[in-house]
Amino acid sequence: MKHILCLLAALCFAQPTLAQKPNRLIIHQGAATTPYYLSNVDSVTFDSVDITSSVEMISVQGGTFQMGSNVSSDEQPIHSVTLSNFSISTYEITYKQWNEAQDWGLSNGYTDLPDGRKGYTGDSTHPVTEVSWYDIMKWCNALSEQNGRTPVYYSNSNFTTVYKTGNTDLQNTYVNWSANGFRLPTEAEWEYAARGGIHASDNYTYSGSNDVNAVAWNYNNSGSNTHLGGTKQANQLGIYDMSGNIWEWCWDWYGSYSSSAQTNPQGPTSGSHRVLRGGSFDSNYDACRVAVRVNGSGPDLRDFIIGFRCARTQ
Ligand SMILES: [Ca+2]
Ligand SMILES: [Ca+2]
Repeated sequence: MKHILCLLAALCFAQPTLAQKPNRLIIHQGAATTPYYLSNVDSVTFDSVDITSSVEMISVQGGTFQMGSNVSSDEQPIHSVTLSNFSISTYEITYKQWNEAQDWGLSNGYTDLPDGRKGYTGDSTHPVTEVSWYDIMKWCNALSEQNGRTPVYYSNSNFTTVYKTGNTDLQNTYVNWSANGFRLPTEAEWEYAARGGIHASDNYTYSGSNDVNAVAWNYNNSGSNTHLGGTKQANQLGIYDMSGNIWEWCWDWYGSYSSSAQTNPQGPTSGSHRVLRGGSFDSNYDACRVAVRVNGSGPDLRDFIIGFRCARTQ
């Protein structure tokens, strides 16, 4: 009876704020055994992790998947890609998260880091927008250093100078891909995660579903605004909003696909536009497909429909 009362108390009296979304129930029991019989449960609480502040990462088990589609010419040819394990953030990076590491960076040798924009209409719990690809490179390094991790991006291929200032077209060789710090996902990592990783053979049109409105804030359901992350259905890996809400920057220069099988591709060695993925609150259904690629953005673009999510090498 004591256990049941604890459960009821947790369910009835926990009133998390919007920013402290109760996205999980945590079951506490003395013996670390499963399944969780109610007689063994000590207490049940809501997870009150502030998803808009701490950057929550999900482990993505590597594997081989078919990248691309036959819908649009730049999504062809469909080709086989094999990826190692990596992590990716559960949600798009919020304005609040951006400013915590941005403020830290500005006090620790970083320059040219803007505040960004609070989604579209001024809510700091919404994904940050109006941050350029260059801004994000520096911000990822700042977040890494702030958390005692090794930065990923450097101003040269010797990895002697951490990238902290100005606009530099970083080369694939300027990236310490084995470092444990934060970075952007590659385009292939983005699509693999969006397709549900080892569940990619589900072949959903959108990330986690064939029903776009179940998983994606888009032009037809968003009320022309960004939304709090995690308020649509997650995909098979528990990742939210890879379709819709805001477009997401990827590492790669935009380029054509080749038909050959690839392992951990890093994209072209040069280009003029960095890849954007996933569609936004301002997009039609088609743009929210997991295979859609956009080449319309130079790396200096700051736009209110564009943000990002982080990745990490494992
Ligand atoms: Ca700030
Ligand atoms: Ca998105």
